[in-house]
Amino acid sequence: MDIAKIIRVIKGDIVEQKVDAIVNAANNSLQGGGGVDGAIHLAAGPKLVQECRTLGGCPTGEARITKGYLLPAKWVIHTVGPVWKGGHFGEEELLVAAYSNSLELAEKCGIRSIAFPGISIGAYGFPVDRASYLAVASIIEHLCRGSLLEEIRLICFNENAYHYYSGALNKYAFVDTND
Ligand code: AR6
Repeated sequence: MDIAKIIRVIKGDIVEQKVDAIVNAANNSLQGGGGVDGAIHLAAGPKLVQECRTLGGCPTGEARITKGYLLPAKWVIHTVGPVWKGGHFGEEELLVAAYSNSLELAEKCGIRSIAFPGISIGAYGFPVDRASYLAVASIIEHLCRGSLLEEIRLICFNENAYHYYSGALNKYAFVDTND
């Protein structure tokens, strides 16, 4: 397995991604919000929030799945990253859980391609240098446990995010598990 071929860092808009599933950086209510959450709900149309209302929310670090409705992606995986409170409240573990629970749910649903935003690096204030490293590390850990995913995109909405996520991936580019 060549990790560098599966994970791609892309500058762009997550709602335009033609993948099986896009991941939403949601909040505990799953009722929509600003940032990437607002963009996904706007592009998917009002049926998305209707389905979300049936889910009863989502604890931080967990993930839930809905249809993608008007999006090019068939599915939306909603996860909730941690709010950054200085780093002593389990924020790192919760961010890793958000990525790994999203990936496990994707595997269970037969998803082969998935796109993530920079979970928690916007309104939730997680420092992007650390968040980008944890995102890449948790994805690689998941792949090493055995995966049917063929493509994992990390979608960066601006140059600064792209700089950090591509830098984090490059640090791992030498990794080749040879299986
Ligand atoms: N495509 C890709 N990335 C985007 C897009 C887009 N269309 N729009 C924004 N981003 P945020 P969080 C980037 O705040 O920190 C919401 O209100 C953005 O530039 O969306 O996890 C939820 O309801 C940033 O780099 O998510 C929650 O209340 C990254 O996505 C709360 O915000 C994440 O920023 C979640 O905060």
